[in-house]
Amino acid sequence: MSDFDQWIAKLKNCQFLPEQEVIQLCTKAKEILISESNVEIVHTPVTICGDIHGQFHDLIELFKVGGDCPDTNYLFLGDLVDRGFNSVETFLLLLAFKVRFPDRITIIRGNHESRQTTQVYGFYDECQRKYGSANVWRYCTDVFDYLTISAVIENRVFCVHGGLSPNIVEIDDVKSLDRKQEVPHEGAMCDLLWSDPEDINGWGVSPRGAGYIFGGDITTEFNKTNSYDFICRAHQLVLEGYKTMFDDQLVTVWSAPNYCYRVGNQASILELDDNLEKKFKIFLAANVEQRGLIGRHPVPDYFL
Ligand SMILES: [Mn+2]
Repeated sequence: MSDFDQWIAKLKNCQFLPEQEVIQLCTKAKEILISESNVEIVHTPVTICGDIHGQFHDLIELFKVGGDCPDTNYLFLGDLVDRGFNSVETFLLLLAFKVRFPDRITIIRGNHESRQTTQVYGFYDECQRKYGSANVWRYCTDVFDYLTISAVIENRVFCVHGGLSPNIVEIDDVKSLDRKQEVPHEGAMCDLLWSDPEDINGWGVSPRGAGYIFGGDITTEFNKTNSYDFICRAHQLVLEGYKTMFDDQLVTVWSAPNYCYRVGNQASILELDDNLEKKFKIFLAANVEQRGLIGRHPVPDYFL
């Protein structure tokens, strides 16, 4: 068994890797990610996954429903970390898959894949708790800077974590960004990771304090300009697991069931076949007893 296969086996068991192995994994991951485009080319068939937020045991449910990596090609839309109890194992497992099967899995950066956000919503604290220092958090957040910020499937589906930006008209406007940095507070890169669709006309101020809200007219124009069928994004909780908007020109995929272990929502993944036909697969949270949460983990402040 190669190092990578051993790491995958360990991580699948929800055991986190020693710091030395995290360094090796992150170094290898950066070598692979640095050569990816800001608009990664992805082919069908592919299964698209929305926010995971450190809900490791629910990620294992996701693989039961969607198939194992590398048997299934995966595209993750970001927000892998924060809020859940197992951001470390979740991120490292997906990163280990990326290193072992680089052509079988694409990971797009979400707004939580940032130094600033992870210091507030749990990933930083989890690294401190599990490793006794911030070193692993530092290695992982360095990898975040290399993650791609969008993907296009068969030239017809634009995939991004958040949404559109008034600074992006043509897809070349994404390609020309310098993505290898901490997520900025404003500008095109920030908007791609933070924006949300809304039933308005034009652009609006986002209640999140970053990115914009954008309407069906903006979405139609973007898809028409770039000859896309639809936009696929995550970033917003959907109780049913997915939501289509603007006459199917945009879809939101949400993959964290029972979000924060208490919302009670469904989750979904979206399978696109070779004809780009959509098939949503719904799944629910892993059994709590099985997960062994009860009595084992202190509830972090941000849950309260
Ligand atoms: Mn998000």
